[in-house]
Amino acid sequence: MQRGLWMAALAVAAMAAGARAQEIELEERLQSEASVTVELGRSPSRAGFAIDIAGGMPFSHALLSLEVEGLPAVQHLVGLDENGAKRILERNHTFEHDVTVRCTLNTPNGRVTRSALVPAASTTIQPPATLLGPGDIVITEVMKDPSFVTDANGEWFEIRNQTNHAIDLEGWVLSDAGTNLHTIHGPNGVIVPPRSYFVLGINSNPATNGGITVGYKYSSFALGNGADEIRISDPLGNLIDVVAYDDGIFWPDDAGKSISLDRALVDPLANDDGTNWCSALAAISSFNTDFGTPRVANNICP
Ligand SMILES: [Ca+2]
Ligand SMILES: [Ca+2]
Ligand SMILES: [Ca+2]
Ligand SMILES: [Ca+2]
Repeated sequence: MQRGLWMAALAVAAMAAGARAQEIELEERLQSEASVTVELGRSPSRAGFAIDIAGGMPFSHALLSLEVEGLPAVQHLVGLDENGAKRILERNHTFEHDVTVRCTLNTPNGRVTRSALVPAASTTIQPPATLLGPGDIVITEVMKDPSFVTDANGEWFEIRNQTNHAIDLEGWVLSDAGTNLHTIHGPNGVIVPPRSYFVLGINSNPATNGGITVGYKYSSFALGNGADEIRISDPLGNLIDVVAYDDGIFWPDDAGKSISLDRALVDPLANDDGTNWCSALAAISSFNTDFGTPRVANNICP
């Protein structure tokens, strides 16, 4: 072989070896980057976490398996983006146990499984600086039986934030003694400003609910015209307030008039007693002839 050709062959071989080394390095890098990590987040009243998947094939799928010892695994198929990655955000972390997150993903170098741990919410949530407790939110008015519009369009109830700080109702739960159950969720939380009234209703459209400004629209929750309950619990399950009204024995029971807690008795225990409530005394507006005071202080009861 001529010297020139020999050198050229060596050069090609070296290039091939270099390319192969680069390839291996890339594969190792991609494989070593295959990962699932968990990051915890906090707000005053709740915990959140993010699961970050990385290092998969672009636009492939990863199998995410959530595992608690002794329980069947819950599996989700997750689509990865153009970088072979995906971030899954959970802002309402309520896991009661540590959860192992196992993620199987296809990488350029084959199938890889990585795992990480989401600690139980109870160990994640720090007691907020301003502890919420019974009495911080008080139920003050209940429109259980509107006449101006149908019940399905016009039921609402009012609460008051008794504290000097805003309260985020995200993750709070509305329930009754029966099957009504609703977890409050808003895209940016559901903020009740300090020392103010706030209305939750079945319908937030003023055009069909009698012109009421509803701060939060719930579902799977109804206000019976007979006896019923409104229970409000925080995300940790602490009961913050409950009102259990009867069918007109101790409690006001006038169709088209909200039942209204005496303005001087805004208190989580005082509002348990139907005799501290009365039917609202005046029309909601010139438009809506039902009686009530949504979002403003109630009357003193006669
Ligand atoms: Ca009703
Ligand atoms: Ca109910
Ligand atoms: Ca109460
Ligand atoms: Ca009111």
